[in-house]
Amino acid sequence: MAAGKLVVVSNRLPFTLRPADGGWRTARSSGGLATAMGPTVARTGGVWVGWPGDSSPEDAARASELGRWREEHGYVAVELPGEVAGRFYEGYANQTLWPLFHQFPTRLQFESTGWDAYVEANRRFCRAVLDHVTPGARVWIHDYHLLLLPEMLRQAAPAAAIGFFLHIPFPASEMFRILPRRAEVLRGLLGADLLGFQTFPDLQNFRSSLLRVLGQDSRMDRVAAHGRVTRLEALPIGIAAEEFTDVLREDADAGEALARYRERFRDRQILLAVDRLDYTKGLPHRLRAFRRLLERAPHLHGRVVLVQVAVPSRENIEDYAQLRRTVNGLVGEINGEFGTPDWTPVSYIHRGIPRAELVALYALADVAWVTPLRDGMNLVAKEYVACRAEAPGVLVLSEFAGAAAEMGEAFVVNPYDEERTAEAVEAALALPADERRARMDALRHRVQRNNVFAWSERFLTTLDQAGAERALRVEGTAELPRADALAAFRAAARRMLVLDYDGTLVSFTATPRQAAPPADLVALLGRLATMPGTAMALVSGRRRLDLERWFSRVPGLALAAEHGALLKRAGGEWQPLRPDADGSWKGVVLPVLEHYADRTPGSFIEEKEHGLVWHYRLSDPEFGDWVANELVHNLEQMLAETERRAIRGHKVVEVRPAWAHKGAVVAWLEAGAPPPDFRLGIGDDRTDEDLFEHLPEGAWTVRVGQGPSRARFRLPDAPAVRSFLDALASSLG
Ligand code: ADQ
Repeated sequence: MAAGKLVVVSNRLPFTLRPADGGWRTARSSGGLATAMGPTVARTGGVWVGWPGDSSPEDAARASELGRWREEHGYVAVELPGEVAGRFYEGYANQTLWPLFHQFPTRLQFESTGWDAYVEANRRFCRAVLDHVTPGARVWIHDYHLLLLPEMLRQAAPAAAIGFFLHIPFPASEMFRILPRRAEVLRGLLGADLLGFQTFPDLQNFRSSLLRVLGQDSRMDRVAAHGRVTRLEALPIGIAAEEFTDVLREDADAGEALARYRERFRDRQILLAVDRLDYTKGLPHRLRAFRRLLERAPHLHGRVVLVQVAVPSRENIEDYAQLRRTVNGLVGEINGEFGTPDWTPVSYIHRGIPRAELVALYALADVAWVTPLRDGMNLVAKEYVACRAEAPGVLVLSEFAGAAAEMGEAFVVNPYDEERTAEAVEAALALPADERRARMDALRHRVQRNNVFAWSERFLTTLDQAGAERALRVEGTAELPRADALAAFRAAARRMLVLDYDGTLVSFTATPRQAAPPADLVALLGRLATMPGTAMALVSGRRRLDLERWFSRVPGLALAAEHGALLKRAGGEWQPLRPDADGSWKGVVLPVLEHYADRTPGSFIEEKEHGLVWHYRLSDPEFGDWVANELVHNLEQMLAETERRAIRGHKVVEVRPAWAHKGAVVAWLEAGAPPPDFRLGIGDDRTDEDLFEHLPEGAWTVRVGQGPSRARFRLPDAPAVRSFLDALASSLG
């Protein structure tokens, strides 16, 4: 791992500040993240930025305690005023994002003041982090509280390596779209160089939301947007297994607890459930399934106990208070209905328990009953497995926990199906020892191998790569040096300008017809094209009719339609590049495109003199991309031996002759005149690469937006191109 300074950012720090006896006390929150990040933060002289868990006004004792955190551990406290902290944490984070991302839309509450507090809290985190972003630093942001932070940081520190990991699931796009500030949230994330998700389906859901909400294409492993690339990765979090096994082996309290529980549950099998008391964890479903188990398996009466440990969580939120009442009610009902003077079926512990007690229960339980309704990963499943080297138990695991993707040897159940869950638990209790061992050994080896250290190392290695790629991209195709380009333009005696239109001079619109040029653009082109010693052409994939209607009156401007298949000098007539071109192929290709257009609502076919184009900008984006892949595949086979090519552009598939390309325009424009000493070519997509290729070395080739390119320089978008052209037009006057 490279040794750049690490700045970890999460809502909470590994320490919490607690008022005590008129002063302050520090409580340690253990957990895999602190274990995984702690040593790396220390080794790299890094820091951990987070909220200390308290919003009291500053006093000397408080400041001194926080100062000590910083000095001794590198933990930097972000101050959030009580007002902001409540509406940010209990409000937007936990009553909007949490239910929505876990796919509980009916629990979602959205208040604009909550959103404002969320933005404000992210800003405060941003300011705190910026104090620590030195050259070469790597920032690693954690979880749903800080979704806007990557972009905020990117704006303030463009060169920083920024990574983000989402610990909770990313919802299906149909669900995500419900979020009133969905676009802001996605743009916030895209400021990162690397976005990590717990599972592959989470990553796919994110990509699908990008497409549906922002219209943003992506690849499986990356997305290129707004002049930047963000790497995407599915990286399931692990645990520090030794944190549990060492306690089990060496801690006297654990030994004592183990003996105590062994005695207490003598002759009984133990089913163990450990959760935060959260509606995503499925406690009522589990309790009802347990009741079903007792109903269907009377032989288990008196012989099995469900130990349910539930840590109180977010108790100020009404949904959680309600859940607490429901769980209390169910526990009471089951114990009342089935219990006897010497058997209590559900042993319910409503508090956090010390690690020593927890590992004793893990070591003793015959079955771990881990059935969240939805969970990013679920570490309890992995902790249980880590503690089962001696006496293998059985893991019953929800298919809706991220952990299910890597824990196939568990009994995987649908927690909503209470009947079958009860069946699975009954089967788990009766599983023969050799099968228990075979399953548990496989699980345990995986948990040990894919541990939290491997996880953080892989994240940081990928982040380093992503940062290095960004640096390379900037070197490979540099931002256009406007001042140098202007100077070269001014110094030249003869100039040649070749410009693409859609995506270069104007941004994309829903239909090709809506992209008419605004009057000031037409005027700008006229000013440029009539400068002394200047030859200028507009080169487009469009039909000549469009170019004729929009640009024929621009003085001095040559036009090339259909990628150069049709040409017109300023004030002249249209002429074909190949007068003998044969158009009969269209009769064969058109029915194929029609077949696909029929299947794809919102798509349509445009017929040109030398080409056919299938447009799907208005179609369902995912379906459209999928059909386009299939179409190109079919066309490539069909056209293999011909001089036609099927080419994908921005939401189009185009079939045209291989000789009709934008590079051909360069020779045509230069023919019959002395060679220019300033050449400029600007374009935004694959068809413009032909232009860049045919311009001689030393020409000013400019690619608009991201993506691999032959061009020497880049500009971010159409407004930047127009601003640059405006500067050129004004430079001689
Ligand atoms: P959580 O929702 O908090 O985490 P989980 O992964 O189960 O869920 O972790 C809970 C942790 O708390 C475990 O380490 C467990 O040992 C501990 N714990 C639970 N009950 C306890 C009790 N009564 N006493 C003491 N300790 C207890 C979020 C996501 C998860 C994701 C993690 C990590 O919601 O899906 O797995 O982050 O990425």
